[in-house]
Amino acid sequence: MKTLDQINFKRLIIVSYRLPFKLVRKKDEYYAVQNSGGLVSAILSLSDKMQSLERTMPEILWVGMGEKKLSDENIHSSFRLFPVEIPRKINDKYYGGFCNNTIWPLFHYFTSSTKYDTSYFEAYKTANNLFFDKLRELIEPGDLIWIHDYQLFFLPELVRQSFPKALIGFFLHIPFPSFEILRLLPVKWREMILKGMTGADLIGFHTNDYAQYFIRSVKRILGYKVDRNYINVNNRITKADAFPIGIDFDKFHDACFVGKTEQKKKKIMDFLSGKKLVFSLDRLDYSKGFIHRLKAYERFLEKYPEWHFKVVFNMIVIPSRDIIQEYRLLRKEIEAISGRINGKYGTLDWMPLVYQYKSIPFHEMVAIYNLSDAGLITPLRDGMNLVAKEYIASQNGHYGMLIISEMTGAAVELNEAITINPTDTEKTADAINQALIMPEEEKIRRILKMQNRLKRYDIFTWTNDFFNQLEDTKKENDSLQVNFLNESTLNHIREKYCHAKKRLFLIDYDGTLTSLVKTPDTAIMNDNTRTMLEDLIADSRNTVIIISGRTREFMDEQFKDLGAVLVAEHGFFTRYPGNNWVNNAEINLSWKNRIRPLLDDYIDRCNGSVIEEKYSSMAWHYRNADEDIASIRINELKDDLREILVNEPKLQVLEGDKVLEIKSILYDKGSIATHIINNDNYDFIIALGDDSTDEDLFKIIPESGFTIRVGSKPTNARFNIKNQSQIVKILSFFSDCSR
Ligand code: GDG
Repeated sequence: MKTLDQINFKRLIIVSYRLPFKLVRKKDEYYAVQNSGGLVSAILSLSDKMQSLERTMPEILWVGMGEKKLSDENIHSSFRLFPVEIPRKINDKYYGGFCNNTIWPLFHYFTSSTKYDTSYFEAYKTANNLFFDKLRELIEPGDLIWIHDYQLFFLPELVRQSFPKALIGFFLHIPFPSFEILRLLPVKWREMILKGMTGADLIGFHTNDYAQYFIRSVKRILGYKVDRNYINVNNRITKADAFPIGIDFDKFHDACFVGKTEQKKKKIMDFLSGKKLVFSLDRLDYSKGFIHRLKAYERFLEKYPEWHFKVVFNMIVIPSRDIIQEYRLLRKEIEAISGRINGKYGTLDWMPLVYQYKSIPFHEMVAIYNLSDAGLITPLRDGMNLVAKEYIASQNGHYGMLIISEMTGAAVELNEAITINPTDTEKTADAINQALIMPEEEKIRRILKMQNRLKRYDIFTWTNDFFNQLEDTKKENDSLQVNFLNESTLNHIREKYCHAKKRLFLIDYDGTLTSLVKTPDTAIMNDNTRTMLEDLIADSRNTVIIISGRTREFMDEQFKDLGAVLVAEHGFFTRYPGNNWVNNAEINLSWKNRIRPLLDDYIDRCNGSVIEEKYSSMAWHYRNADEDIASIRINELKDDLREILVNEPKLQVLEGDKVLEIKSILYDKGSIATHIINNDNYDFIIALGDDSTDEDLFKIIPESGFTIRVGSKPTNARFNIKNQSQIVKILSFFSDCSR
């Protein structure tokens, strides 16, 4: 993996809701104070580390909400701050409203706490635009723009619209919910969230589950095509993947024995005088599972009386969002249950619960981590949970055991911890006992395994991994760049056409002369296209060949009186005007009887799919089947066919748009076109097509000819056009000249 200084970008622009510093006024002086949070400490540690390694760190610009004054301050040597000012009234509805009363509860599966308020949504849009206004002033070519979290869902797309070539990464710090949860949002909201995110080149989540939920929603809600983790967003590739955020492992591990921590540890040990310590530390939030946790601890005290007088649970709650009513009520409830527990079990010489509602300094936090015999991390839902990782990293000299909720992203990596479901009071109570009685060797064995993992994928590897993959996605996108036909090339082609004496048109039908439709029977050419073709055919210098995978019957019906040469079944049959259909190859068709029962099975196993039996081939269409089921069945069918085809070397499987076709290798669109081209002296040849079967055709067109593929897929054709409707325009160019 490349290190940060080896990755190809000039400046790093980080965008997050909050700036990493805020101004605090003391008397008449302002002081800059660092905001807490994983991202801030990650970036600070990263720049410190790069400096200590004497590596050049790219310039960092940080855009976030904050007072205007912050931009004047020289707060940190590694980066400059660019505050976005959001009027108070808007911020209340944006941050307090849409962010914390709509997205946060919904994405943490608290559906009944979710508020659906149009004015919140409008404020969210306004605020994202304010962020963009600031960003727009800053962006320069070569910048890497890294946008963070659920407050800025619309921003990647806003940047993309104005800066199509920008390198944009997006990272979501909270869970991404399953489709069924996301669809609770009004259609427009959920579409805008997904579209906003897909403006980025790379979209990072803490776990693979979140990434998959996102991809599924993108498929179902936006209808975008997806190949593994790659999403096709209007001719651009966006990747969605898991990047479980790491911590600065050494910072925690090494802090266990520094002076300030030692002093705190001593105080705590004096207070404990031999009792075991259980801790938890989280922001005040209903997602963190305080009530279930307290009930489990209460049950533990009831079920395991042998621990009375021998254990203390230090529950630290960091003040957060307490302007929101729901948070105030939660605090009240926590305090009521805490009081009940101490009231029931406490005595003058033992309080089983020490509850704190305040922030604590770093060294005190590490002291608690280091000394705790059990960490009780039991959120009902948590994107990752850094406290769990910090606790593991702070096991140094003294070893405890982590109890972790399976509803956290962290549980995915911390397999050696004791996993619980936070709603299971009984099992959580048992887990506390299990952690406290776990033999030392077992704790050490489990902790070292987890430490190893956290050391390897720490916060530095996390950022590097993200930037590396971002760069790779960008390369992939560059390689996919196709050559779109422009006006001047089109004029050049027309010029050639006008001067040519013998011209050949090879035109595919579905997707080229008509747009693709759900039911192939209704794919009928419109009158406009028909008129264009008639004009072309009327010119005696032109030969127009319609070359399709369709059956003879279909072609006859569509093109009855047109006077074009017809090629059916991918080149197997040809019919010249006024003549009968002729075969272009001699093939044995007995294989169809062997394949038919297999395809019949797949019709049963994939609702909505159909078999199309042609004279020379068989096709399995799944355009109307459920996307998810079809994507599984198509792979199974390909596997089954591969086995059969071992004994049928003359057969091939063609993959078209939502169709799999089995045919002989003895003919294709290319071989029949070669035959036609070689039989005459054309001085102008053009081939138009839209899918993979047309690639055979594009390949054989001489260099002096022209080839055009509809859509943005990489192709053997010289040019792409964005959509089918442009075909009419191209044909009209030629028919004008004929007139
Ligand atoms: C969101 C997601 C995801 C907290 N109190 C004090 C303090 N902290 C530090 C901790 C830890 C961080 O704050 C809290 O991080 P969490 O991960 O536990 O939770 P959220 O704030 O909800 O963060 C979460 C995270 O983003 C990162 O992507 O893991 O799932 O919800 O680093 O150490 N630090 C000090 N004193 C405190 O009182 N010094």
